[in-house]
Amino acid sequence: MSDAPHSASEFITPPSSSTPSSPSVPSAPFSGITRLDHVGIACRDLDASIAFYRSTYGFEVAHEEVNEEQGVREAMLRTNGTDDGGATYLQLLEPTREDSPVAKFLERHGEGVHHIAFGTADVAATAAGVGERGVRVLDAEPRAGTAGSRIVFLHPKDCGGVLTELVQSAH
Ligand code: CMX
Ligand code: CO
Repeated sequence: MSDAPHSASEFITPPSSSTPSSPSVPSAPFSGITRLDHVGIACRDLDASIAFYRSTYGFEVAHEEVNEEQGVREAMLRTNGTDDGGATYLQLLEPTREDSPVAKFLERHGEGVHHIAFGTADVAATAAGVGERGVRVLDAEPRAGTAGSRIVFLHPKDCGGVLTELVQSAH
């Protein structure tokens, strides 16, 4: 989907001369990441999990779908009230097949936090930039995510044990 490779120079914002203090602290490189989009939680029974979050915290389901490629039935529960497209969600994930990543995770670790997902306006560019920093990008091209979003996963072994997703919303 990205038709041109991205170079590291697109990501690195040179130290800003408008930041007068702390000259010894370099500016962070620009990754294109704008927010924590969601926390993915592996569960065995999606409806029971939805009921827990609704009754305990009052979270409502913003979206529900089956993603056959990822092997999940999933629900997105909105945890805050912004209407600017920058909301943060819990993504509840129930496996639809035995060989899916979530089924494998449940078998090894049981229910619990499966991944985190950072939002970006350009998932291909952000993934390329992160990849240039030595993190294994698991998807050569962005795949179909929730509600028409485009997603890429980063290897947990290169991210301090945290399976990390990059997501670009459809809107
Ligand atoms: N978080 C942290 N570590 C994880 C992990 C996770 N979710 N899943 C696997 N690992 C670790 C394992 O503990 C294991 O570590 P050790 O070797 O130290 O025991 C290692 O990674 C290999 O684990 P594995 O069970 O053999 O799993 P695989 O290598 O076959 O697959 C991974 C791991 C991350 C490559 C695979 O799960 C993947 O491609 N995930 C991305 C897709 C995905 O998760 N889709 C579901 C969510 C969809 C969505 O968010 O929309
Ligand atoms: Co996710």
